[in-house]
Amino acid sequence: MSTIADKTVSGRPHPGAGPLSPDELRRVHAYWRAANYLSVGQIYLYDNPLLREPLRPEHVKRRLLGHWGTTPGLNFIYVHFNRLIKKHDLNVIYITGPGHGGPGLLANTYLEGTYSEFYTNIPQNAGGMKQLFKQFSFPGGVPSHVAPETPGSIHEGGELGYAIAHAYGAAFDNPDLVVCCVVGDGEAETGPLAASWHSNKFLNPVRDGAVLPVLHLNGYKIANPTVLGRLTDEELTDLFTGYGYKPHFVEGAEPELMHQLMAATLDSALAEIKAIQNDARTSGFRQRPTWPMIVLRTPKGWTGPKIVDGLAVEGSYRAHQVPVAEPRTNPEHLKILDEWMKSYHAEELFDQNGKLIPELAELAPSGDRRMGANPHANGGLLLKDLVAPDFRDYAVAVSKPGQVVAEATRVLGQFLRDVMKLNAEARNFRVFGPDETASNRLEALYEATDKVFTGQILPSDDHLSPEGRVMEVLSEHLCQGWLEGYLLTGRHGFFSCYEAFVHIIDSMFNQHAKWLKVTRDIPWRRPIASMNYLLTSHVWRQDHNGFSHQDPGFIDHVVNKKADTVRVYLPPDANTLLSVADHCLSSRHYVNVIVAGKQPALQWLDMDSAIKHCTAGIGIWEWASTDQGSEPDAVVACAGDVPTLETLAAVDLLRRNFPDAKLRVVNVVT
Ligand SMILES: Cc1ncc(C[n+]2csc(CCOP(=O)(O)OP(=O)(O)O)c2C)c(N)n1
Ligand SMILES: [Mg+2]
Repeated sequence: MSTIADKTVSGRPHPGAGPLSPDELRRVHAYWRAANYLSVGQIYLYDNPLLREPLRPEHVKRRLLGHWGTTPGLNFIYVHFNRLIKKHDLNVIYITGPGHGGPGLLANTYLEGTYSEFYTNIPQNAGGMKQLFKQFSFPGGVPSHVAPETPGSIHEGGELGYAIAHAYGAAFDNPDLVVCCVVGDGEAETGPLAASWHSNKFLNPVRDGAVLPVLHLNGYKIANPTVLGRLTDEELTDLFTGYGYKPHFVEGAEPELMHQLMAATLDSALAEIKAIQNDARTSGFRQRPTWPMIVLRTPKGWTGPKIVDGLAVEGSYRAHQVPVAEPRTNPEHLKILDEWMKSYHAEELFDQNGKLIPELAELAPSGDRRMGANPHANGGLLLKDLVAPDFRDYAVAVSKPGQVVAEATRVLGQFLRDVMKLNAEARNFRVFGPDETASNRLEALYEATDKVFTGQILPSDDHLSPEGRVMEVLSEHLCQGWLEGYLLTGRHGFFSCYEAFVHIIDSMFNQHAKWLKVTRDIPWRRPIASMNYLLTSHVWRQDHNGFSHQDPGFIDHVVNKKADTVRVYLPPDANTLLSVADHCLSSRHYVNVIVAGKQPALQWLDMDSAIKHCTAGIGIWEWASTDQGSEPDAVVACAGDVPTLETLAAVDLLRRNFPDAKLRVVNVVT
């Protein structure tokens, strides 16, 4: 196995031989030092931000929190993407898989100026820097992870595993966008991340943007080596080639060599992306291309303390969080922190007022090209209303309750088909599902579009094409992650899933709902389209499946959240389902869960009654009641299609056996 040390000494270009001129190299390196300095400052300093006074224990925060280990790598990638964006006027967003490296993203958005624009209390001067440091992971301050508060982010950094799915979700239907997607090598061990490399089988270079994954191979997680970190380059090459990527290795620890290597590699990777796109956009889609990806093998905690208390820190799992734990009480630790911070030479990077010097500031892109300011990362800014047909046109004719039979989701499929048609040109609506769109009886959609697939397609395949807008992959994680990325960048979508198996993404739902809750109170974040779930094949009707396919518990999980973020709808029949679906598709910033069966079932309400009932959310069904407005003997309440049927059957029995009983039937939709 090759090590980082081998790579730096053997066969690497001389620092003078790369694409960066000596002056560019000096400045890129200085910018990286500035980002690293600001990152360490956030983790440690309460005061004395520019170290203009000798560092004393009281300058250090009492409680030290944050993750250093991943941060220098994130900063390295950021500064090199800045260079690429400027050189080619690119439209790039940055997804931070190891989102625990919050200090790095805060540092970079501060250096490029976006942070101070969003948060005017943190200006680019010594006072602002002091605030930036103090607020980090501090009561009343900002989270330690990349979070909704972080400019330029669409990716909550807490729960690992969704970086690539989010990145592809953002890239779909965004032909000019390049998504830089950093993946932690520990994160890459998660199931969702492992599956999501295959997202490239669903990306069409004619109409979609590009994702450039950067596997951040720093070798370690919290307490262990990573699985991928202990693979040889040959094994990694085989693995990623098999996934359909061309890996480019950037490996080493010597900064000057690494800057040249990273710059050269990003230039090549971008050229490959452009070649793929140009070819597909001039000649049409022919076959799934091999997309570039980068394997960045660097020491964990790069440029940090090498040894603390006699133990190696840089290049080990010990660099993961706070590498020097007791600077307030241990003079040796204070000395290590002081030397570490001074190694970045802040006095060469920031002027008298504490502002980044102009020759470095100009390395960042400007305006919306800054990754912290890219509007795609604040999707509500770009969101256009979905065009919907009049859902009443799809009504099932119901002259009397309980006479007509219809399949509610099949009726909904016709409505969704026309939503798809009406928004085909805008390219801002997709339907997602784990191989179940037809099984869930939404197959009318295939009259308007296909299922997308950019792998090999055989004549015997059903409605499969590189142009499709239905996204089917047997991974609820991917469906959810793609849709989140799609919504967060300002588009619309609909996710249908078997009720029992939607539990697979319980935790992803949680994270997304938390994102919605927090962003609602961030003034510069604009509302996005709601996350709409249709749960069907529900617990009640599992004729050919059985117990394995039964679990209505997703609703329990969802209603743990407050009604300002989540809504649950239980339409009892097809017309109510149409009304609910129309409402959900035009709603903003909610998670909407619709539960509706796909089996042939009796219909209860004509369209006018359905609209009235759904608008109220709850209602007395007088036609089924016998109390005629008087005090009832019993109230029989129901919600959901099958419980409604069962309830009405019970009421029928009661009416026959107790003709004088005063019964009131109440139905709840939401
Ligand atoms: C799904 C999930 N499981 C566990 C954790 C706890 N955790 C936080 S960081 C981390 C290690 C991450 O390692 P890696 O992805 O290699 O990141 P890096 O080395 O860049 O810090 C773990 C296990 C988590 N955040 N998310
Ligand atoms: Mg790691």
